[in-house]
Amino acid sequence: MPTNRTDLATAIKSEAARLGFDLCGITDARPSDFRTEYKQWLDNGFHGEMGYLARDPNRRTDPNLVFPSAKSIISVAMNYYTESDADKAAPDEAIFARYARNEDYHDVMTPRLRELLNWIIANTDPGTEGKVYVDTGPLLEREIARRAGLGWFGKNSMLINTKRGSYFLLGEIILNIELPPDKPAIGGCGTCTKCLDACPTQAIVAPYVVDSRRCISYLTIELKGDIPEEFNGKIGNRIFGCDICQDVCPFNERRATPTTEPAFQPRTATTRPKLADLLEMTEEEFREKFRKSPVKRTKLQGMKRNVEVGAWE
Ligand code: B12
Ligand code: SF4
Ligand code: SF4
Repeated sequence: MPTNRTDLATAIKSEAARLGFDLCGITDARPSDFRTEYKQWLDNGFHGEMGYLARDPNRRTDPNLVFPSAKSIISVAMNYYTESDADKAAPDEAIFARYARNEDYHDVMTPRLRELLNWIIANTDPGTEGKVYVDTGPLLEREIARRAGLGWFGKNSMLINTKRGSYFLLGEIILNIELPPDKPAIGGCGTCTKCLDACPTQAIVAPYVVDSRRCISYLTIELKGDIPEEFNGKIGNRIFGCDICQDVCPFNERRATPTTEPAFQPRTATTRPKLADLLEMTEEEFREKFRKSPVKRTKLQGMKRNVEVGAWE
């Protein structure tokens, strides 16, 4: 058992690396430094129909309201970048966002974070408790990761690591014990505006601010009803999520390295399927091809809606 908190923090980071996390950092559990920006974003209605984001904004910006004995937060990131034929889709073939090309990252990361929490409990004094989150918890995950030193906010609003780019997914453990915090990451976009210029729907309405209602990721995954007509012809063959503002980012072009994680290697179903074939797909085929995949979220009907809007000339 590590004898002091500095050694414990070092041991936690080694354990996180052993479990397959590419980055790991620690921050304290004080409220977010970006409470005002988050509330402004909600006031502007940029969350669209994602009502859960507006339900209790104070809770979402203060980890102590989520876990009252919170003292520290461990932030982890897992690289999901791959290079494959799935990137080479022709206009009549579908492109799935990189994170959705194989297994659902919630299912990949959550058990490993639970294992990390169990390791911490086994290696600290009795009474240590924690909570594990991947994406769906009431936390501003990018802000926590920024404070824990994993990266900084890009103008596309992604958390970017200077050495690794932005193709990684985030998760956290909130703990009731104090740990030495890391320093926030230093970095920035400088004068670059490539992502703002490349976004086909002008969803990045100002540097660091995405209006979900215009984002292809929201329109193809989160939106339940019809996609507004103004986006006809702008979504193209991106039928589940969108990576354009990351693909054009110099920090990914130069630094992203492919992951060896088997769960993130593209499966056949997400590698250049013909749009016309997706329109013909039956419920049974959909269930079989997208088992354990994030694509299940749209259901077959939603995927067909996306293909139809994408194919609009
Ligand atoms: C809602 C949501 C969405 C929405 C809204 C996205 C958005 N930009 O807000 C939609 C559906 C559009 C979306 C899309 C995507 N998402 Co999403 N999403 C979330 C979720 C659940 C909440 C995000 C949120 O609170 N947004 C509100 C804004 C205001 O907060 P924020 O994004 O954290 O932005 C911070 C900064 O921008 C800063 N800020 C705000 N204003 C200003 C102004 C200035 C001047 C400055 C300096 C900073 C600043 O403060 C904010 C507070 O932390 C998180 C998980 C989580 N619980 O945090 C995942 C998450 C952000 N998504 C993720 C991913 C991977 C994606 C997609 C790439 C998926 C895809 N390929 O289609 C796209 C990327 C689109 C984009 N450019 O953001 C990852 C991001 C990982 C990373 N490296 O950053 C997360 C963290 C999930 C995870 N666990 O890994 N997403
Ligand atoms: S994910 Fe696509 S649609 Fe959304 S902000 Fe980035 S480029 Fe624009
Ligand atoms: S494309 Fe340029 S402006 Fe956009 S996030 Fe990357 S470095 Fe920043």
